[in-house]
Amino acid sequence: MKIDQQQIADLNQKHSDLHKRQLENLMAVFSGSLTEKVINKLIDFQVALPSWALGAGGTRFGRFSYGGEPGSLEQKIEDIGLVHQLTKTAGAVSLHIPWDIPEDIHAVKQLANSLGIVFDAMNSNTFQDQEGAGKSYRHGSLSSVDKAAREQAIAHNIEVIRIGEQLGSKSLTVWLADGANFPGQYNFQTVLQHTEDSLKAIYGHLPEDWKLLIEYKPYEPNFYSTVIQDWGTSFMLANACGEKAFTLVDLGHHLPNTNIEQIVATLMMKGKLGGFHFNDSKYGDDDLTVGAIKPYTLFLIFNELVYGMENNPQNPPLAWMIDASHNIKDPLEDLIQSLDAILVAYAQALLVDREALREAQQTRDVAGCQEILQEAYRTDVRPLLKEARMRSGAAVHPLEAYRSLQVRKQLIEERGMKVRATGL
Ligand code: LRH
Ligand code: MN
Ligand code: MN
Repeated sequence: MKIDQQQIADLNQKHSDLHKRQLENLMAVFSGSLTEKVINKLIDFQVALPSWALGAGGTRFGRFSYGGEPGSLEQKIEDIGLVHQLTKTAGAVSLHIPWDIPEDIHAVKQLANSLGIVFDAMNSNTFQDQEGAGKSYRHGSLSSVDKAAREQAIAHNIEVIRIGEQLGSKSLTVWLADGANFPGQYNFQTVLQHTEDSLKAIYGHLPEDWKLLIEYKPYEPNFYSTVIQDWGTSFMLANACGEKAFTLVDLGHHLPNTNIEQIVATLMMKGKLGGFHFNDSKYGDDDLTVGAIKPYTLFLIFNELVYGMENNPQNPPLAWMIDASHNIKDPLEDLIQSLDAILVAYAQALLVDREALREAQQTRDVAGCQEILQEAYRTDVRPLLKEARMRSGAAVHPLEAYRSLQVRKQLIEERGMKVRATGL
């Protein structure tokens, strides 16, 4: 399925007059140089889509397909190509091995290239047993007390790096499910030491220009203890590995009410924030559409990210990815909504009057500080997003375009109702 660029241009034309008026209104409030800066930042901002989020996710209770799911890695990349064409914000894919091992690396690379998609972080998987594997991960992988299981998990990660190198990726994300379901099941210190040693072994195989991103999560699939449970543990392990290792923050991987924006600030100050998984949650690792539940929190997080990107040269550019799951929505619609919410929060954070905020903080004007943040948060930045889309050739209103071009209907006609994509 292909979208004709002319169709997007025709749809955009319909929005043109109203858009111009709305943009003028916004430009009457903010300076031209500021709005121009924001528009350019929005055009440049690219978020990777994970290869496992293009099919229906489901829960352990059931799964509801919506038809037209991609049945191969190539089709997943084609789906990302569609989202990218409509938004011009999804110019990267993050692969999960072994869910999406490329059979013909050269062909997959060429396809991605033709759609303007690069290969962002590679994800290893030692949370499921693989067919034919000698060792089971039932009792852990990189942390296991079984040396052979650890070695198998290390070898898998090295293999993922090798595949990633051929694709042009520059980072490996390790999320470890290793943990315990019951008190006493393992010795905390032993498993942490094994994990550190295993990560160091993987780090030893990391190419010079690569990063190791260590993701943390407090619980699930284990419900008493997780070895890499929080940012502190990840940070400590990243420091133990070396300067190419960083912490990865997944928004859903925190206990309720955790101050994620403060974690972001701390890690960026130390130059150790390497990657970011976007989603939203009400209760736990719900993997809901970005911005669907706590948009103000998302803005506050972006406020720290923008501050860090402007003030912390010691922190490298981040690997951005959407890590959401789609139970009842069309995944492509859900991803388009998430991308929109990310750009809204980013644009609002870029509008924060930093000089005034610093001044208000110095003079201990508490109410003033709050006003400055909320002034930016309450700004309707959508005309800036629309302008960025107009300029980059995306659809001004991507979801509306996706629907009026009947993308899902065409995918169902091409692929049928029954295909099941690999993933969670
Ligand atoms: C863990 C996680 C991790 C990925 C993905 C499949 O919950 O967020 O980032 O491995 O799910
Ligand atoms: Mn994640
Ligand atoms: Mn998760």
